[in-house]
Amino acid sequence: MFKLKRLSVLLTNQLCNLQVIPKIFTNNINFALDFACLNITSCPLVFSSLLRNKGKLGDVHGQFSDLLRLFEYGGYPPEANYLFLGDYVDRGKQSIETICLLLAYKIKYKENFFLLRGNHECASINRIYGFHDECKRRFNVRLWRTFTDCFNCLPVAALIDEKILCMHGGLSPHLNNLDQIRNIARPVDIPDQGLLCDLLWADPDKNVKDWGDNDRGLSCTFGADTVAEFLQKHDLDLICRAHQYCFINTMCSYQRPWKPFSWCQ
Ligand SMILES: [Mn+2]
Repeated sequence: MFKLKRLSVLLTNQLCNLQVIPKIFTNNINFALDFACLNITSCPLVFSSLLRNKGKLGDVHGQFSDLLRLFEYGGYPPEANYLFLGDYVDRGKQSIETICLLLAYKIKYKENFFLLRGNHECASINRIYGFHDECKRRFNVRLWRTFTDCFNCLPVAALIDEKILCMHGGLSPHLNNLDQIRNIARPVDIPDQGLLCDLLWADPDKNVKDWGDNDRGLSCTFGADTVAEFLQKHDLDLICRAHQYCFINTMCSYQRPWKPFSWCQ
């Protein structure tokens, strides 16, 4: 309890001094991550209207200065509410700063700040694409293992206002009922096939009808008809996902016969 209070005070005092956050986290790493895991495990699907119109962001990939720029632009928590759609680590140079700040905000503002898991929040991927090496170079491999335990607790989907389903990758042919997502037991590693794999890895493909193969060599692709059918069946308005680069913040818009919807990346 003492440690919890101390960490909370430290975070409260230091959130204005963002460069100190990774130091606080790494000095209290086991405790901080235990607490973060508790916070993030408790909500498999997030029901929140706080996020309906803004603040859904994806693929920061260790670009800490870009993350700060995003907060400059949209408002630092708790001034604005955010849902991050995964891929916090790898590729960029400052994965540790990025994930520590996001977890710190999750601890501090747990009702207004949400983190979903991306396919890079997985040991077999971030061991290769940069996060493991950054932890090893700047701290130690034990830190990377501790983060792995934390990532295994992250929720994989969010439902906003019961109308917008958000995930990092996409739909799955195994997904018939949203309870299947709620019932995914955590902590869990990401398997190389099945529902959890698809939620984090699948991609839309406008040339595909129904389901198709994925060039990534894993998971599948899904067509516009699959999205329309899924939305109608579950009475949803929108699938919101990340997992790819685009110039503007949304792409691919389709029309349901009775109601317009867009499909954002
Ligand atoms: Mn991704």
